[in-house]
Amino acid sequence: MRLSAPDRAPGVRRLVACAVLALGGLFASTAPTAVAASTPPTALAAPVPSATAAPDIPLANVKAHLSQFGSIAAANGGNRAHGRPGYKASLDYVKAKLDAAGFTTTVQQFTASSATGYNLIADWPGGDPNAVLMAGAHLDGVTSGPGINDNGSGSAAVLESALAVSRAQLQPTKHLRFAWWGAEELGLLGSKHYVNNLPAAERAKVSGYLNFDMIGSPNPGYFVYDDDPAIEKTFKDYFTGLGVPTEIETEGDGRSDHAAFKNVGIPVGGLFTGASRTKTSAQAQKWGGTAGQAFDRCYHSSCDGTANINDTALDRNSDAIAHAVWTLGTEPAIPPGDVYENTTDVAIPDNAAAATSTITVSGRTGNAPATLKVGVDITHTWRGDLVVDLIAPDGTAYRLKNSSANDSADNVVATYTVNASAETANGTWTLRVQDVAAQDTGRINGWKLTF
Ligand code: DTR
Ligand code: CA
Ligand code: ZN
Ligand code: ZN
Repeated sequence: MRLSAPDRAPGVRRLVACAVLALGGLFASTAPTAVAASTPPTALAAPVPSATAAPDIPLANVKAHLSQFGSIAAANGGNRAHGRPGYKASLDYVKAKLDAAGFTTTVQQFTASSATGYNLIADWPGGDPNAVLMAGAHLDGVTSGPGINDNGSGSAAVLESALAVSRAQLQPTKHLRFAWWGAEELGLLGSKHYVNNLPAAERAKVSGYLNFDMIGSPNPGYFVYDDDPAIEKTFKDYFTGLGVPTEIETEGDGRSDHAAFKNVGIPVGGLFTGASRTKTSAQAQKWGGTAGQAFDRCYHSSCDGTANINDTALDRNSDAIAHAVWTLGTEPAIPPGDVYENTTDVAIPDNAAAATSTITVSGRTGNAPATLKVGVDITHTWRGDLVVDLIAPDGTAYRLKNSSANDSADNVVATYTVNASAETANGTWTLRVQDVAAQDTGRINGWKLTF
């Protein structure tokens, strides 16, 4: 605030300013305060751990799990459906393998269609608890058959990828969590139960969910979910490396267990080899197989048994799962040094409502860092008039600068360090600048976030 020069009397200003300051203090945010630092933004020098290459997933191991699922179905009325003994027997088989491999397993019960359902969750100890990478598959089948492609294939491949993590004693940067869902065939009920019962703070830690439902179809296509770009790219890059063309899965929305995760804003992706839709001639040209025939003629049928699998497709997709787990699981939870900037000028009204400027962050995984750099460039005479806050995507305010009766210097060009580790990285961040004292005006020239 500036009185006209002849009227300026430090005491008066200080008194009035103090009053303004006091008022300002009454309304000041009580949110966590930033640690002000005037150092220029510097790219974080933290070394980026190189992504270790995933091991080959032995097809024979995956098929051995399928053989077990087939035997379980045969011993339990011919199916592995929700509410039937074959489902729980399938879960017990998978759980035993994971317990023996050092995973921390949890069986989550729920009720669906008056029957008890079960999800199996397996956590690999270690990794950043604030950046959880999940991979999952539904373990149940339909009542009409053993459900080997749908979805023993996804369940077996995810299991073998988890066992490969154990064999490698992988120490990923992210925390790895694997899941086998119940009652998917009744309407994605197991995964919905899991997500609906996951506290918001825990959901925010899930950096991505990878879904695998039908990945060994006998007349296979190679479809990649067109959801999170980073996940989609990870899968596409793998198949490009194999020289196998892919198509985006356009009908996947809402069709499998990734839906519950996507609905709460968690990045998702996955792979699919097709169900009852018919392979076109063009697709047969690029992938082989039979045009005019369904990708899986035994979809939801009694013939969906251990012979209803294309080994090449199952092998490629199993290896793609391992590639994604290793790649996404060992990359930095937040790649250091990424800068997001808004350089649009915004006028700051004198002694009035706050001026705001936004930056939308996307494509990142997990939470923002504990050392989020906020670079601010404001032109304003008598900067003591200004209160500056960073507002996180969920609305949490972080005070960067308080108003000050004694700070008659001009302009705010500074970098603040904010502990934003409780905030999800993706979303719209806002710089809020309020002039709380009459006279003196200015503008936001621009600002930036450095992760
Ligand atoms: N609903 C799945 C099969 C299925 C159909 N379309 C897609 C797309 C993406 C994943 C799975 C599916 C089931 O019957 O389990
Ligand atoms: Ca393999
Ligand atoms: Zn199905
Ligand atoms: Zn399925």
